[in-house]
Amino acid sequence: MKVSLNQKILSRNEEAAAKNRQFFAEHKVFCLNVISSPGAGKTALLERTIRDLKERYAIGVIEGDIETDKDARRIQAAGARAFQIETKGACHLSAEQVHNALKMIDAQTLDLVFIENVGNLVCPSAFDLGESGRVVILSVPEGDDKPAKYPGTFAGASVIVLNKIDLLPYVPFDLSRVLADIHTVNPQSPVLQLSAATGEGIDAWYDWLRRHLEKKQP
Ligand SMILES: Nc1nc2c(ncn2[C@@H]2O[C@H](COP(=O)(O)OP(=O)(O)O)[C@@H](O)[C@H]2O)c(=O)[nH]1
Ligand SMILES: [Mg+2]
Repeated sequence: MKVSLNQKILSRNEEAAAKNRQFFAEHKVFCLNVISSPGAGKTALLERTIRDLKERYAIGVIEGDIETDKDARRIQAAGARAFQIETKGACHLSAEQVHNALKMIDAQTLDLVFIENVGNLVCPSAFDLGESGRVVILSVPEGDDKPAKYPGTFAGASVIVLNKIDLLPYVPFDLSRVLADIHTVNPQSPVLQLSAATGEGIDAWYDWLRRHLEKKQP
């Protein structure tokens, strides 16, 4: 039987993802894969989360971008360990890259690891990184049609963050349509409306994190 190159890449990724999953279980680390378009506020949400929760939890971040270590520097400035992966063109992180990065941040000593995936609403959702759960972020200025256009990504989310709600008065955005479209593809996961910039609604995110950190699963 002919095995396509895509299938081979995916099955190699599955092997590395299984190793990561075992690592997280063994060391009792809760790991979240954070997925969104570029600019939805992944790093902003992580910066605020680290500033507010770093006294309570040991947090580390694996950063994925095509180029630069700008986001890893932002995370370090917020007070957490960070390691930057520059994919040099790839539109998603692979489980193998994450496996190597876990060593670089001494992840076995952490409670919570965030993986900020490459900004993209398509490719990252096809690659299991061995994470405990997925956070998908949609921000208000991206438009209210995104959950309907990218259903697979929203379907795979353990929690959906609707960020930049401080901009709701200024841009056209049909909130009820977004909530209905998300509900169609993913009726079980909560949708948290917040602003990483102002902090409005952030407590529901921290409650979600605390509950899942306690049981270490989504
Ligand atoms: N108004 C507003 N701007 C935000 C919010 N969150 C992030 N931003 C801004 O959106 C831009 C992209 O944020 P960033 O965290 O870099 O997004 P990322 O590419 O998903 O990591 C930055 O200029 C942030 O300051 C928010 O809740 N409200
Ligand atoms: Mg970022």
